[in-house]
Amino acid sequence: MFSRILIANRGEIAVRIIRAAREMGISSVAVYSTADKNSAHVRLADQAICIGPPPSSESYLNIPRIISAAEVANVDAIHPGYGFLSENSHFAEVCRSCKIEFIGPSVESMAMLGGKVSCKQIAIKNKVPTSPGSKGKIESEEDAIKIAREIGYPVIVKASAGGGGRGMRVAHNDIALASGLKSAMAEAQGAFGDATVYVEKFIEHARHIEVQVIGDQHGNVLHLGERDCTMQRRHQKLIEESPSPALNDKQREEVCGAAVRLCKAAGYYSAGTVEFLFDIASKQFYLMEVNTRVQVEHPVTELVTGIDIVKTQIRVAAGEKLGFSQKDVKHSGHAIEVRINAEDPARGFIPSPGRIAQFDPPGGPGVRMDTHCYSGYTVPPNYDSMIAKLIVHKPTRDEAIATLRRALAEFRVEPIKTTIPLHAMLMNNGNFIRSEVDIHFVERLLESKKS
Ligand code: MV4
Repeated sequence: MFSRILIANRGEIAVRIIRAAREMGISSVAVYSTADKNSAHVRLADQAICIGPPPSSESYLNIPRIISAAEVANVDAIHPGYGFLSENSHFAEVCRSCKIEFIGPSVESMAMLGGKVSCKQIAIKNKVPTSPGSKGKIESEEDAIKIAREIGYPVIVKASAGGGGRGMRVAHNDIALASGLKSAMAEAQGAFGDATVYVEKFIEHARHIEVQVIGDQHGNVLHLGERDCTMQRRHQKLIEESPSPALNDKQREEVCGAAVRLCKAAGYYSAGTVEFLFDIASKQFYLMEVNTRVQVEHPVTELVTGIDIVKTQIRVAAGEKLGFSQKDVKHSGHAIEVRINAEDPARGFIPSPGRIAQFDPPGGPGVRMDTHCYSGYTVPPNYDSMIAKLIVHKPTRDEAIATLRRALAEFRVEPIKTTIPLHAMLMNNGNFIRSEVDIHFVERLLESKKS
């Protein structure tokens, strides 16, 4: 096992990883920008190294600075968390060449599944359901229009390197497709330095279902069930839960089996997530993408399975076998997570950084809080606005919702604005309670409240 690991991240996920390391008897090294010197991750780690000024490009995204810190601290491995360098296969390659273990999948798996075009090709070969469309990248406008006419409109143009909805355009006819293709390619080139796009049938009413996968370096790949992340706004997930209230056991087995097939085909190890659209009308699944990292919402799966995903990532990175099989993975109860952001929902979700004078987190039965915040902490304006994750676990979904209502009412964060009131409202929304929602539900709801 590793003696010392470096956490190349900040905020709640850095705290989460430091806690796992401590319980495993592994020494932790935090890195931080000058904006984060008072963050809990700096205090909780065994050692902390300042790596630069606030901009991510000069700190958490800066490979030479992170590798230098790892060399100075003499760590065995680096955990990248989520975001920042977590899905950068070049960073994983640099770690390998420096003889530092990257706590994540192999460089090869990241490359195979990270690009959406190659990921979809592997999926098709392995009978993982995908939305009908181009076989690979689009070569020309004529190519795109020919495919769109074959599959029928509406279609969606997607960037191979895309994420967060960038480089994506929906088209209902040839004219819109021609211009959507141009703008998607330009956006993808600007954002990712890669103009590769593909076209597929657009699914109009869908839920977001994703499967947690975990594998070791000995060829074992298992799933830990699904999460339902349908409650989102502008590609930012708001609420995640497991199990999905929309699936029956047969559908669950189908989607989880497909996720495992895809990851096995890519020689995958570590934690990963295979995202699907679930077409509400046809009840069909369609692959969206694979996230080759631990995700923000991993705690809901930890609570229903009792498996510590971060510790498992560290163990398999050190070469250990999983030590359990698919039939050993038991699911119990219902877990729901809400992401608390320092944003003002009443003002179009503008960021609301600043000093938190009072931070009183909820507790009690069935409540887990993952946060780096405390009374007196100042939320810096430089990074994403998530300040806490509130996760509940109860025997049933109704009980989990009741506990979330209670916990949200206890939660006091002052004086900055947060999304706590939005979540309190959603916990009383009939459509959410009955789970009669699709991926556009929150946006429609907020739009209807404006008038
Ligand atoms: C789609 C889709 C409908 N049909 N693909 C959005 C992010 C990117 N990863 C894929 N996305 C979508 N792909 C087909 N064939 C609708 C979306 C989509 C979406 C998906 C999940 C959660 C929220 C979303 C919001 C808008 C569009």
